[in-house]
Formats: sequence, C-alpha cells, structure tokens
Amino acid sequence: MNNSYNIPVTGRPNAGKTTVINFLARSKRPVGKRAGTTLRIAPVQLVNDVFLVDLPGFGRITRRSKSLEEKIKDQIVNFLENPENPIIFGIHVIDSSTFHIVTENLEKKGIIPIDIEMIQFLGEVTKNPPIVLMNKIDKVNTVLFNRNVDILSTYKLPRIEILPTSFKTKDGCRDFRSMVRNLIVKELGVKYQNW
Ligand SMILES: Nc1nc2c(ncn2[C@@H]2O[C@H](COP(=O)(O)OP(=O)(O)OP(=O)(O)O)[C@@H](O)[C@H]2O)c(=O)[nH]1
Ligand SMILES: [Mg+2]
Repeated sequence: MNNSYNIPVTGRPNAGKTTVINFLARSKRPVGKRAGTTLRIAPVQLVNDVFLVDLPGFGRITRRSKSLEEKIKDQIVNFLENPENPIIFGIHVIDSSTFHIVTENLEKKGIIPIDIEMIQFLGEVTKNPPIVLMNKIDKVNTVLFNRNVDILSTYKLPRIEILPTSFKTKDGCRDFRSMVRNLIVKELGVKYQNW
C-alpha cells in the first residue's frame, strides 16, 4: 500500500462502515444485516492515489471468539500505526440506534467505550480531526439522538466533526461527501476534487 493516501473507516461491527465506502467510492462491497461481514482490511480507490480503507468491525459480537477479536484489533491497530500507510484523516461510524446502550453498559463496568477509544486513536494517528458519523439516524428520534451527542460530549475527544447520516433516507449524505472532498482537496490540492 505504498505511495498511497489512506482514509480508514472505523467503527463497531455493523455500524455501516462498508455502506459508507460504497456510497463515497460507488463500490459494491458486500454489506450485511449481521455483524462481522468485513473481516479483512481492504483498500478501495476513491480518487487517484487516495484509498478508503474498509476495516473489520471492532468490538464484541456474539458467536465470535475472544481470540478472533484480539486478532482483528491487532490488525486494525497495526494498520493505523504503520508509517507506510499515511493517513490523511479517519472516518468513524457510530450506530446511533445502539450507541447509548453499548456505551452506558461499558461505562457501568468502568470500561472506556470502544467508539470513544477509536475516535481518540484516530485523532492521534493524524493531524486532521476525524469525521464522526452519527449513522442510522432513521432509526432514532430526536431525544435519543441528543442523548448520544450528550454522551459524546462527556469525553475528552480530539477536535471532531460530527455529522448525522442515514444511508437509508440519504439524510446528511451530500454534506458528508462534500466534507470528505474538501478535506482531501485541502490536504492534496485541487486535482483531487473530481470524483
Ligand atoms: N437503517 C439503516 N441501515 C443502515 C444504514 N447504514 C447501513 N445500514 C445497514 O446496516 C447493515 C450493516 O452495514 P455494513 O455497511 O455492512 O456495516 P459494517 O460496519 O461494514 O459491518 P461489519 O463489516 O460487519 O463490521 C446493513 O444491513 C446496511 O444496509 C443507515 O443509515 N440506516
Ligand atoms: Mg463492513
């Protein structure tokens, strides 16, 4: 993956990472109703030498062993920390319909929620703020959405851009595409704007 610029897409299993990549790159990678569809790191070309990186979901899934989970975690961390994979910025996808439940359950056990950990990590491996998608907003009401934003705001996070999206209704998707395009152009120049 030398000589390429990467935009990793992170998130818990089933958050919608591959859906996000298919939307931006007009690719047709398999998405699934069940968590655990993407199991290997896959670069997907967006424009020129810029690649979106489809990552496996990070976090607990029923019917998956702890050892497989550890392997997946190592795979993701190794990719993100490897200087041979220059990262322009990261995109973190949150499933708004489960975020509050998962997060509050982990908080009760005194564990830092996985989404928070990943957002902090993305902020450390690149100088640009990660884009955080509050995805699947078609599945939540305003009260729940605001609760999610409140939970996020209780953590010390890197500077982030939060965008509500639904890839079912397409709400927020155009704004998201523009944000990604603007960030790439800001970093790499105008020849990267035509996609
Ligand atoms: N209702 C709704 N469903 C969505 C949205 N985005 C994605 N999905 C659905 O969520 C499911 C999971 O999507 P994927 O893109 O496969 O999720 P993923 O994060 O890549 O999942 P893994 O590869 O298993 O980690 C699929 O059934 C998608 O169609 C959304 O905004 N709203
Ligand atoms: Mg996937």
